[in-house]
Amino acid sequence: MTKLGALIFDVDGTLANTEQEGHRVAFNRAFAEAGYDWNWSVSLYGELLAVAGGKERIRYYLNQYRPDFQPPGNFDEFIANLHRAKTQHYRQLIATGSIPLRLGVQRLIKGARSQGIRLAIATTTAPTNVTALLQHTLGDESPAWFDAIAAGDIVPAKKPAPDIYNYVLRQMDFPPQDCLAIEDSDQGLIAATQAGITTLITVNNYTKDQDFTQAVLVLNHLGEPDQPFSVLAGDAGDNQYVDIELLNHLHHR
Ligand code: XBP
Ligand code: MG
Repeated sequence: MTKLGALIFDVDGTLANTEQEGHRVAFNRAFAEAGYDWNWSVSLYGELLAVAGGKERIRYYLNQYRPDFQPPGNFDEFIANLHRAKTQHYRQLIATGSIPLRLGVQRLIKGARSQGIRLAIATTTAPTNVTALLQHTLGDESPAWFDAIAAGDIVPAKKPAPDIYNYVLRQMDFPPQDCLAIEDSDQGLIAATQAGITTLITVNNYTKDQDFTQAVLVLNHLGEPDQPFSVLAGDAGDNQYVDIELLNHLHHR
């Protein structure tokens, strides 16, 4: 049995709760700025999250909710421009520092680094969003802690397709059985599992009712020594927070 060699993190919903007060707000700002009265409420956004990827999500929304909408010019270009504006708004929001890392994330990342466990990112969001979040939460130099940051359109098929995880494995030159993924959603779980990677889930409000039967462990968050996690499915033994020892144990199951 090999030792755990790498931890692969999802971003949105896993590193930080970026969807409701980050991405959703940024989409709405981009729509308003472009002169459209489209407003994605918290509950509508929960439904739209079924479609991974911002450009894909806008397209789905227009097809489903604004079937009569005629974009000025080319549809793909229209969506790409709107999404570019959304990304700028998102980065501005992140720069305010209003979206912190989730409980236990910083401790676990630092613990992995100190124990020589390699780190990577596998996300559907745009690469600049990942860098902005890492720099504003973990410091300017933190993106360099990750051997691979695989993000957005770098692969054609987004989660739940396994492509982004397969890309990370190729970049790191690591077999899936040496890695463990941390995700928050059913789409992320399917993607990582299909790539052959054992996956731990930390749920959030948007994902807590999804199907996580394939996960090795399902928690409300990673926990801290003074703020224990709750186990929603699986066996965490006597542990109260996720550390490298627990991850090694899960990885060997
Ligand atoms: C989450 C997503 C993303 C974000 C928006 O991905 O599906 O689309 O909601 O980001 P993950 P973009 O959990 O894999 O990080 O607008 O940049 O796509
Ligand atoms: Mg996610």
